[in-house]
Amino acid sequence: MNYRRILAIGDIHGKFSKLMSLIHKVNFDETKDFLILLGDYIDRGEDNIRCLRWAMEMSRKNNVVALRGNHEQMMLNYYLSDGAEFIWLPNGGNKTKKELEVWQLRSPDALKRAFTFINERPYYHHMFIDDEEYIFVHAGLKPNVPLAEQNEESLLWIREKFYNGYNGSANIVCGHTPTSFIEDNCYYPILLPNKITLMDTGSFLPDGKISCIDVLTKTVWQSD
Ligand SMILES: [Mn+2]
Repeated sequence: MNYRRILAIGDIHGKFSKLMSLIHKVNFDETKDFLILLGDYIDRGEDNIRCLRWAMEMSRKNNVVALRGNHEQMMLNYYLSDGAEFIWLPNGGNKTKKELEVWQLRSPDALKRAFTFINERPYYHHMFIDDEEYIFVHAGLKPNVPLAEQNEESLLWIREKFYNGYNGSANIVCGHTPTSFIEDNCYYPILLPNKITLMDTGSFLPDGKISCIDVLTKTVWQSD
């Protein structure tokens, strides 16, 4: 199929009103566009569960892929380990956990639905558009390792080693590191010279935004 646009949305982190302002501008059409959500729906914002549930709803539409982020993985690990893997809590999980408990009170299958959703999230989405190869992934890839041999640690957590060391032929579109951590005061996607597009524009930061790119035209939309 020829898609009108191939869209990718970076880290959301519980910022629902920013998310809605972005979605309004993008005007996604599941009959014409393809959309990849790059993960990190929860933690650090004030509407974490609303953002998670929005991603759950979107993932059921045609032509939408919602990837796994390290924050979803941390949440899953916390519950699977009965709280032993508590690194999630100081990383924004405290707030999300409280919201999750409220949702669970109202809807007894809430936790189960959230776990199932996270468990089913793919680590990456690989596609060819004409002759161009694209890999969408939350964090990145370990350089010089085939896609099929990448491990969870790299796919969800890698940063500098990937940005500095990647030299593959595929275009990589990823989130994970706010662009303002790479370039002072930058809240716009960064296109690195080695075919990497960084889409985490610091949603949870005071001046941060949620961003969407059409990889075919490099058009960018941002939240208010
Ligand atoms: Mn993130």
